[in-house]
Amino acid sequence: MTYTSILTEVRGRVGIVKLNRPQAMNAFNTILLGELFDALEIFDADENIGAMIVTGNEKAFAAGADIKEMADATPFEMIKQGRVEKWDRIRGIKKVVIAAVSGWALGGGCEFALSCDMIVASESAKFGQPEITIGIIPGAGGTQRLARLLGKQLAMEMVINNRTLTAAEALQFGLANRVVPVEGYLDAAVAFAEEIAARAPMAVRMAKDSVNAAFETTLTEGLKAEKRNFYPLFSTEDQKEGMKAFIEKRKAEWKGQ
Ligand code: DAK
Repeated sequence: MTYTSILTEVRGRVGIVKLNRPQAMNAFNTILLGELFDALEIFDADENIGAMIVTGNEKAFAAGADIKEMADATPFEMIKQGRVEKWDRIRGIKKVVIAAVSGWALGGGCEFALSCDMIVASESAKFGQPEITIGIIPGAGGTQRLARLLGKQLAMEMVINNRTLTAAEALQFGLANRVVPVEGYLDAAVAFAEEIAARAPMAVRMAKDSVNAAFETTLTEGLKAEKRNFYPLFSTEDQKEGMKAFIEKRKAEWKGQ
């Protein structure tokens, strides 16, 4: 597959997508957005890949949707082009996606990072929703995901008053999983992803689906969703292997079956 606005790389069982429009702070234009999701879906379907990383460069993860492309858009065009559906493709990815964020994660860039399963932030990462400064509001889930993650007050401040979070604040408030030095931030994310990619694949998939269910429904329905994911795991070879390995005091060898 040939891309113009992203680079892809495989390290071990980790698939890496690097956003590559540095001249525009990796702003998501239509091409970049399409390529990003195409690449993630290809990795998702690849049995040799156990987890994925999306990253940018040291200065910018992504500065949001491409304002220059969007400036003259009409609601009709946006609906016709299915822009909402395009952003939503991240929700169809079954494997774990980690955002490795350095520098700016603004607007749609912040929203995309929030849509990933976990965030590794470099010490220079900055998260914000500046849409209000250009006369709009977040349109790729920012109001909802920030409110669920950070609570109402801080979400309001970010969305209404353009409050930016530093990496340290993102860690403190539970938005980032870990903060690492800028030098080697991608290597740190890869090491994290490798840990996940080395686990029993179906259990990881069910775990992701179950945690996500918590954001969609009531506790009772969420517990049912968890059970629906829990019991089928007992039909996998990996469950038998995992428990046998524990009893035999050895490392499990996953088959992904
Ligand atoms: N779009 C287009 N170009 C951008 C850009 C963006 N979001 N961000 C930066 N650039 C471009 C700049 O215009 C500049 O280009 P040239 O002038 O050199 O041609 C180049 O990148 C370098 O930027 P700066 O010169 O500004 O660099 P600085 O280091 O001074 O500042 C910055 C970096 C990231 C703080 C600054 O560039 C900035 O504030 N950027 C805009 C951030 C922003 O407002 N983001 C929100 C965009 S709105 C939707 C779902 C979601 C969305 C839309 C629709 N649907 C479901 C339909 C999302 C909307 C958004 O994200």
